[in-house]
Amino acid sequence: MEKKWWHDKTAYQIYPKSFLDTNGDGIGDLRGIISKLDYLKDLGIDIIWLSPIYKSPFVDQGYDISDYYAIAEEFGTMEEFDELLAEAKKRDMHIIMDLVINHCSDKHEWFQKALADPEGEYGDYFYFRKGKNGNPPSNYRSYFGGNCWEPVPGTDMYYFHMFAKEQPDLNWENPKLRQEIYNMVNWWLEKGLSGFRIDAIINIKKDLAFPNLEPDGADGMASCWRMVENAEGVGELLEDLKKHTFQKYDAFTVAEVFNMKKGELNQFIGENGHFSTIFDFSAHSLSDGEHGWYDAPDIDFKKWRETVAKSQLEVEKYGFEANIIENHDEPRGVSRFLPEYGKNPAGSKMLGTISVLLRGIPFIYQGQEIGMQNALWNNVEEFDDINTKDQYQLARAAGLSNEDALYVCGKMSRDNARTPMQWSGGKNAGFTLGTPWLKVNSNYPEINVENQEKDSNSVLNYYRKLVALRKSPAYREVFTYGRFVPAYEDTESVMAYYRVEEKKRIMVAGNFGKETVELKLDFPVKTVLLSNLKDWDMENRQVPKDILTLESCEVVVLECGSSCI
Ligand code: TEU
Ligand code: CA
Repeated sequence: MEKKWWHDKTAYQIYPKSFLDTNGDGIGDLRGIISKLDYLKDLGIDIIWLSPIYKSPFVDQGYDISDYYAIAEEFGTMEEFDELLAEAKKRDMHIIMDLVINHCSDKHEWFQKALADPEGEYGDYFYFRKGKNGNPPSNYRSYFGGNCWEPVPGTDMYYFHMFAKEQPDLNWENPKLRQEIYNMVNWWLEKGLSGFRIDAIINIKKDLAFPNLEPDGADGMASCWRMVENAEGVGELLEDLKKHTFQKYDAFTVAEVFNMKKGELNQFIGENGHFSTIFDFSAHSLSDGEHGWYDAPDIDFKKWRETVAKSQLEVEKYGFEANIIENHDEPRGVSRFLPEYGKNPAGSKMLGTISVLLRGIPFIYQGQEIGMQNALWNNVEEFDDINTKDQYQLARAAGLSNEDALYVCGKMSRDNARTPMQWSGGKNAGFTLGTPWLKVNSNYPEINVENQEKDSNSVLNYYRKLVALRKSPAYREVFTYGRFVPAYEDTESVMAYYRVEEKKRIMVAGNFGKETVELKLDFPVKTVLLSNLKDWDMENRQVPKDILTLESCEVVVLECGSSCI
């Protein structure tokens, strides 16, 4: 396998609106990010992904872009962005931006012109279609509720949007539109950006016949992703995009891909794939409800363990995936993947260890490194997220009481990840001196960076050790390129695996159960590299022999002797 510059990197996702506010308007900003570059460097971060910072009406928090060449005023100026790039570079860190090109904002100049003349040049930048007998062209339900077809007032036309109606889908069949996008991508890469996280990219290919589909809900509609699954030929569009942009700059690209077809992994992330990597959402999909959040199942430990292992084994045949426990669209990993007795510092460290040492590119989401958890939501007005509001209505329509609907939204809401970063025990967790745009999680007096800086046993200091271990000269190779081999799969509560390469065998094992377990060791242990509970006395060679005892929520990283490869 040809080595790439990004293979051994550790990434961090910043959600700028909630990271750090420096001017008191309650909204995080670029100045805030610049001021925390040293904090991120200290954590061991190489690549920073910024969720969208482009000009936007923020209907979907910046994923609705009205000007691809401008920085949102809320976040700062282009000069400040250039300063961020330069400061990151000084520290040998890479900045990647979110690339939202399946759709733009209805306030984008292109769409405004298209609306004024749907049959004209800009009309062809989008999908405008005539209705059928007074009905929308087809029965697709958008991701955020309602029909994907929005009527154009005063006409018999509709335009197509898979997300909110303020996010019209761009017509990738139009070469002119594609060229506009390529120019824009290259403009940012020329500035010194190292690459992109690419939003909802599989959605760019539509079934142009837009046929009605078998309804999958009481509303008589079908989820629009079913159309995406039926559409053929996204690969050609993605190759064209890569060839005209990323490839020329050796850019790092991490794509958000749902609904990939079977057998396509190699085309997406193989040696000559469309992208450097894609996110592994397989574990997250375990809590997809059939109809929505209201019928979303809880994560079952054994299914989770099996899913992670299966995905790791499949991916290593072709390339690398990006591993996450959470992002800005997901509830907090600690609240989601850990049992009640594990939603604490020990559990946070255990989950972090299992995730960060997998084969692939680790992406740490802001606040994960201090063990941030879901917030408590008291009423639906506390939510800001467009998706959560829709899911709340969906739950009520399905017969759930206000209390029950709040409970399911509280568990799954994207706002759980979007509450302000908890920097200190001071006012608003040190996020802002003004009024935060979204409420601060009430647990900030206990969970915050300031406290954890002072405590050598904190989750933060553990994450620093964890990332440092992954990147250390002695172990970088095995954690980057070593094979993934699942272990102890027949136990009730242990998630364990080896990372193996020619000269090294590392074992990572965490006990997700409530009771202490004993594992018979299959290989003699040379060193304990990391542990979240015990202070192994290496001087006296107090390494586990024959049997490894793991307490509840204990995780260890062991190196086996050279004789056990
Ligand atoms: O998400 C794409 C996507 O498919 C979402 O519907 C996702 O499944 C959902 O958020 C899970 O609750 C991307 C962005 O990550 C998201 O923030 C945007 O809202 C969306 O695209 C539209 O740009
Ligand atoms: Ca601000």
